[in-house]
Amino acid sequence: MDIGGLKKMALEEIDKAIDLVGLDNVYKKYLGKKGEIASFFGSLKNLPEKDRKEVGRCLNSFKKLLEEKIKIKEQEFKKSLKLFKNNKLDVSIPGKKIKTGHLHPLTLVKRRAENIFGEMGFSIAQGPEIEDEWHNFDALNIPKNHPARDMWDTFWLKNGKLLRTHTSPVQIRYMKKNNPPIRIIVPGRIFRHEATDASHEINFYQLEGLMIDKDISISNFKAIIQEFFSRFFNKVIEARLRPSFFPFTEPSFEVDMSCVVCEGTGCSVCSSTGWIEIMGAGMVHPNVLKAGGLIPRQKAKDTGWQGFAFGIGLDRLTMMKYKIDDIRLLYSGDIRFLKQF
Ligand code: FA5
Repeated sequence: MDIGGLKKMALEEIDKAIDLVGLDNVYKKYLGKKGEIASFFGSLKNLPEKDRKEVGRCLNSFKKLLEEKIKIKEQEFKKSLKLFKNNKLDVSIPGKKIKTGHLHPLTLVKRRAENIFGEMGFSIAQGPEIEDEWHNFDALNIPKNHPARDMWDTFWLKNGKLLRTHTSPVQIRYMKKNNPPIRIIVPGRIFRHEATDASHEINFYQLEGLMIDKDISISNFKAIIQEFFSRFFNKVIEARLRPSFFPFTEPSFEVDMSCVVCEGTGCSVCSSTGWIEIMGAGMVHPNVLKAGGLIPRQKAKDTGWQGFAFGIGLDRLTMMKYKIDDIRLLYSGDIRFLKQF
């Protein structure tokens, strides 16, 4: 073997040595009295006179390099041995846990809701957060100057557009592009220019639902939403339907669920009522179906369409799921809060 090959081999063996004994073996093999380098020196006399000097110099620098490398590695071993002997290195202590990121509770709830509705045959639709007045209001049977517009305090943009105040405009966008039967959910972010408190934010999430077919009734809605709640909470949850008003549904109702945070005894989240308003819902208004390009059903067995729609507050659902008593915590970015999920 030539000096280059020997050098490569020796350096690799130093690298691989795992303790002082291993290192000593490498030393003996290459630098010992009868080692590889000594035998190379011994064979110098067989070389032509003119080459001896050069080869001798190479051997010397190789020897020096090995001595240095072995010394450095030896010091490293001795240092850790000393730490070990002084008990500073306790090999029985478990290693440090590597911190990993995780999903935000709102994302966990959104994904779970998507899965449950997915299992019930609903597909996911999306729409823009910057919306135009027609989709957000007019098409939903809320004409200009109608007092119902005051139900949604709106962030208007300079260009006349607005930040959508609910996910309902996606109903219209979807109906215009897709033929019934329709069975969709629309999870998304929405914005309202209102005062915040323990259960109100200015930026929050809704999950819209829309089901359109020939023979859809309120009973179908009740069955689906009850099934959703029991799968989501893994227990029977009391829900009540209160007659209400939304311009885009007729009849309309609010759905309340018993407050999981206080088990119905009263707390800041449910304003001490024991109930929390979780969604608005109703049978889609004929004017909304028309705005979506569909012919509404007028009498039994005609060819028109009908169906229900609902809008769940995903933040409130998250609060119920994890017993969070203030919606603002979800947007606080407080690591102490987020670490719990
Ligand atoms: C609506 O936004 C309707 N678009 C819902 C709907 C869809 C009705 C389809 C009928 C048919 P509402 O403003 O009530 O309705 O809001 C729906 C849900 O969003 C509420 O039940 C509540 O859970 C949640 N929510 C409303 N305002 C806030 C707020 N400021 N902060 C957090 N969640 C809110």
